[in-house]
Parts: sequence; C-alpha cells; structure tokens
Amino acid sequence: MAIIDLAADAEATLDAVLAAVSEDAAGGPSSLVHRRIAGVDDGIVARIDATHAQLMPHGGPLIVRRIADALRTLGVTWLDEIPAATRPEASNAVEVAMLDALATASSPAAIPLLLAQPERRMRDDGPFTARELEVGRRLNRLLHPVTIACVGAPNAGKSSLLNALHRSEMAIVSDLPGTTRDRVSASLELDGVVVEWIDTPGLRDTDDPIENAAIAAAMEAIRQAMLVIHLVAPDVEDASLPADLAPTEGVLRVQGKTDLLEVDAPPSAHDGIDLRISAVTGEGIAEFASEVRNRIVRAEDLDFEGRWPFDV
Ligand SMILES: Nc1nc2c(ncn2[C@@H]2O[C@H](COP(=O)(O)OP(=O)(O)OP(=O)(O)O)[C@@H](O)[C@H]2O)c(=O)[nH]1
Ligand SMILES: [Mg+2]
Repeated sequence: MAIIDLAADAEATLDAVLAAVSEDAAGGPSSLVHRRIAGVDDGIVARIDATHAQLMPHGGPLIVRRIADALRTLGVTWLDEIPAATRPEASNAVEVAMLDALATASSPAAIPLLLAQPERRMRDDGPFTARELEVGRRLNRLLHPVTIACVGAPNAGKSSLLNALHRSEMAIVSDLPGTTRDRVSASLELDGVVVEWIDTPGLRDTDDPIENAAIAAAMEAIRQAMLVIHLVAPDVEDASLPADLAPTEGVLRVQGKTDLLEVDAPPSAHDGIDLRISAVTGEGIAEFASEVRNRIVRAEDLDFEGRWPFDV
C-alpha cells in the first residue's frame, strides 16, 4: 500500500480536493471509505480530521505517480521529503529518517543499529569520521540487499548449495550437467543479513544455443555481483572464470561435496580453497553462511558503536 498524506490549510480546500479525486469522499472527520482514487486505482480514503486526510491506493510506483499528477493539476504541492509531522512518534529529523529506514530495511540485523542512531547523533553532531563513513557503506547493505552469484562447472552442486541455504527445493537439482538453464534468484537470510543469491547455469562450452544464451545472461549477473562464490567439486572438472572478473568483495573459492572426499583434511592455502561444504550432509553450511555474511557486513560492523550515516 502507499499512503498519500494530504494536509490542507482549510477544511474547504481539503473538501474540494477530496471531492475532485474521489467523488463523494467527504464523509466528514474520522471517516474511512473505499473509493476509486483519481480514476487510477481503488483504495481507502481516510478523513482524519477537518484539514488532514490520507489516500491509500496500492503501492506501485506508477499508480502513485499518476495519482500525484492528478493531485498536482488540482494545485496540490507534492513534497519529496516526508515531513516530520507524519511521524508523530519522532522527536527530531534523525528519528524520522530512522523510522523510515526501519520500515524498509531488508535485513533484520539493521534493526538494533538503526534504533541506536538518534541518540548517538544527538550526542555528536559533528562531521562523520572516515571510519564511520567506511563502516556505514557496508551497513547500508542491510538496507538494500546485495547480489551474490554462485558459479562453477556444471554439476558442481551450485543449485544444491542454494537449496541447502534456503532449506527448500528452490532450484532444480539433477545429475545431468546443464540442469540450470536460466539464472534463479532467491532472497536468502544469512546470519541476519538478507542477500539476493543468484544460482547460475554451469559454465562450459556447449553447442546448445539455449544453454549458451543462459550462460551469457548469467555472465551479466556475475559481473554485477558484489561477491562471487566459485564452487568446485571433487567429481567434476573445474570451470575457469573470466580473468577480468573483479567483484567488490572478491571471489570466495569453495570446495563442495566434501562427503565424497576420502581424507578429512582441512582446507589448505595451497589449492586456494577458502571453505569446504557438503550440501548433502550439511557439513560446513553454517560456517559458510557466516563467512559470506562477514564478507558483506563484518562481525565488528554489527557491533559498531559509532554513528551510521544511513540517511546521507
Ligand atoms: N555427494 C554429494 N553430491 C552432491 C552434493 N551437492 C550436489 N550433489 C549432487 O551433484 C549433482 C549436481 O548437483 P546440482 O546442484 O544440480 O549441480 P549444479 O552445479 O547446479 O549443476 P548445473 O545446474 O547443471 O550447472 C546432483 O546429483 C546432486 O545431488 C554434495 O554436497 N554431495
Ligand atoms: Mg544448477
């Protein structure tokens, strides 16, 4: 839902606007009616008091833009910033911004940090330090999810890893190489941080035009990812990644299907493996989730005692 907050100087002004956007909406103060709004969408028209009303259509950006256009033709001024008055529980601008961020943050881990900000900003309203800006850039990843792409050879176990993380059968798994034909994306919560996970088709040279198109499309997504998981497995030949791939948070090289390995040796720097997992037994999955979370938002960021410039 969207809420379009209408505040007027005088009752007659509000009456005129409401009559124009939703015929017969002047139900008097404290009324709540279901109406067609500006001929654009059905929604609720709430008359809060003599000079204050709210229109509640569906929240699609196009719907809101069209209703905003209709209101402008009636002489209504559209404010781009939400005025503090619409957050009666807030006592200052930082609290207003904090409540807005709280309402839309993608990750649960953002909640305690956001709640702490108004007080910290009250204590110190000087310029943000270099460290606050740096940690803040990572903490912003709690507000909007970042993209992580999982890549590797066909049959490396990429879709099985997604299913293990998601604890469901999100992606089709089979022993036929080339099972994933198009990229599958899912929102995953890893240790309190929500990310957009992209499961890609296995990288290989093939004559199949559909598979090639899927690989090309996946490459686009891989190049935009903030972190790339390169999954290798003992029973498949490794795929090489493009040499110029340089995601912001690097490439994490993961040995999958550890249940197939005879020796239970720890990962060694020698073979460039950062972590080991088995999607079948679940071994290493929890550690993997925390390591990925740590690459996106570090453990010490979540305990950060400074100010987070989430609203600048
Ligand atoms: N033993 C074992 N088998 C696994 C594991 N993970 C996946 N497999 C098996 O490996 C095969 C391929 O798994 P998928 O998850 O489909 O592999 P993929 O990398 O998504 O393959 P494509 O989509 O073809 O690129 C399936 O038969 C899985 O059951 C694992 O941790 N251990
Ligand atoms: Mg797959």
